[in-house]
Amino acid sequence: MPRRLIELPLLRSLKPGLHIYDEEALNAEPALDLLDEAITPVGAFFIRNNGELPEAADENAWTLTIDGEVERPTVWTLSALREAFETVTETAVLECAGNGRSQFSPATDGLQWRLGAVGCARWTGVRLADVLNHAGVKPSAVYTGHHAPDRQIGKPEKAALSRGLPIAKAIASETLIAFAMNGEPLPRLHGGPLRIVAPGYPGSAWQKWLDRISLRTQEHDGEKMRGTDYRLPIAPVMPGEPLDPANFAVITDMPVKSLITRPANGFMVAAGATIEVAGFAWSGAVPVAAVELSGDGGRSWSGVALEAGEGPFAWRRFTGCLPAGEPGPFTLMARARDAAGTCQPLEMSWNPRGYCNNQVQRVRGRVAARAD
Ligand SMILES: Nc1nc2c(c(=O)[nH]1)N[C@H]1C(S)=C(S)[C@@H](COP(=O)(O)O)O[C@H]1N2
Ligand SMILES: [Mo]
Repeated sequence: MPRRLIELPLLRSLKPGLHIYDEEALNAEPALDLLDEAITPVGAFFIRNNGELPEAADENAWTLTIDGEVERPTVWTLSALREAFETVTETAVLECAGNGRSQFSPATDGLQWRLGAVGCARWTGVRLADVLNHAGVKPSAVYTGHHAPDRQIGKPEKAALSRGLPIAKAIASETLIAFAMNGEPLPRLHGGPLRIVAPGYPGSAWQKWLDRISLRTQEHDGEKMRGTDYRLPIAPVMPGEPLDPANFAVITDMPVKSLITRPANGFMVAAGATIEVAGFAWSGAVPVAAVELSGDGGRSWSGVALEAGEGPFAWRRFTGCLPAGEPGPFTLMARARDAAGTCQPLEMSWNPRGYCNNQVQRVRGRVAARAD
């Protein structure tokens, strides 16, 4: 039997506090209080795999092939790649397009993520643009196709996931081939030795265990890149309606969103006290402009302090407070707005695969009666 990349007891010790959904593919997300840091530690970072983890491999033997619509197809070793190109670090949010899927009603197929399939890390690597320019991108190239050795569970002949990027995003300066995360060699669980970092794009675009990039003359059509996979309807679809793949477009830039990391669900405060609220806000292409809080079901909103992010694709810390008021149940809400004026919705619009849920989060607690 080939050696599996990681066994469950080791995962539990590497990532304590993560809720594990799927032991075969290893899919896991943290409780939200573990996300209360500007840079998410590797130990708290969610993991998402569409198939079997690849076998453990020798980094020195790892190669990355660049082929397809290029003038000079190339095969890189890790060390050659690192020597040939400038090393850059980008702080960026990585969020699964299915994060928050469990909130859709009616329920959709797919992993029933709560709200923790997101994190913000420092990614270090080389610019994908530099590697592609070195190979010479032909004018016929419109899309990249990314490949990795992981296979579907029980179907060793089928890739688990092979996605790509529109050429404009592939050559954008923020897009990397990363080999480090938070200053450490990229952990195998997060795609080491090499993965794509596509800031602002859904996690599915961040190919792990990258071993080949093939430039295409059309939108890439690898595994999980067809039909309704990682696509949103262009015109709204009602639950139960037949689906026309022509009505679906690939998810690119993620919508504006926020996450309350403090207090947690089930919080208790005294009547008349002040509730201190903290969390993060982020978005895909359009910068975050403001975050507001509500303690009255969204009737009134008050602004909060918003810190600068570590870079344009990092999440931004917000802190604010709300008066607790009278004893009883209390629901906190935060909503972020981007520079184009787009706000998180109070209720997300339903889509058949349950993607891109950026609905305003509710954190529920209780205001206790005063002791006197
Ligand atoms: N090779 C490969 N890359 C992959 C996947 C996969 O299944 N196989 N899953 C993608 C999805 S859907 C997400 S959300 C991110 C998750 O990255 P993480 O496990 O490092 O958090 O990896 C992406 N890259
Ligand atoms: Mo994902």
